[in-house]
Amino acid sequence: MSIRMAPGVARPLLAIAASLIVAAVLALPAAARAAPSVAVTEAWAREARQGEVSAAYMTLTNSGDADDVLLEARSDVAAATEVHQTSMQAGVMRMGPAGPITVPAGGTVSFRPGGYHVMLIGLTQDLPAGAELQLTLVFEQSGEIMVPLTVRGAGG
Ligand SMILES: [Cu+2]
Repeated sequence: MSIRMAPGVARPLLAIAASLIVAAVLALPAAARAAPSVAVTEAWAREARQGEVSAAYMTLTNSGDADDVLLEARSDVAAATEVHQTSMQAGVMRMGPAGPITVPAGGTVSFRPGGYHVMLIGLTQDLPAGAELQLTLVFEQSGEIMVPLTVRGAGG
């Protein structure tokens, strides 16, 4: 009797053990929470003099599997640093604060002349062509990302 029962008992135990292993494997992706992964490339700022305004441009790429949101930009070369958007309104180019900008999972947001830019208002120093400076971008999920910028002259 006991010899015949053993396989009957063993089989459910094996099945339970196997399902526990499957459950553990399935739980792994859930344990590694979806997260954004934001990289900043092609970052540059426009040449300008102390007291003037400049603008910084860059490309934000999110290779992660969750959206992230750019909340603000900071720099120590200007009295105020604001994320702006340029748009055409009734045939006139206008710009103003852009508000939070979503960088979608797997997506790219370009900051370029005529669109999004980081406005450096009231420069506290000259920004000559070739100079290097640093900007901090603050994201909802990724936190602060330090961005090295190169200053470009009017000729590009
Ligand atoms: Cu602006």
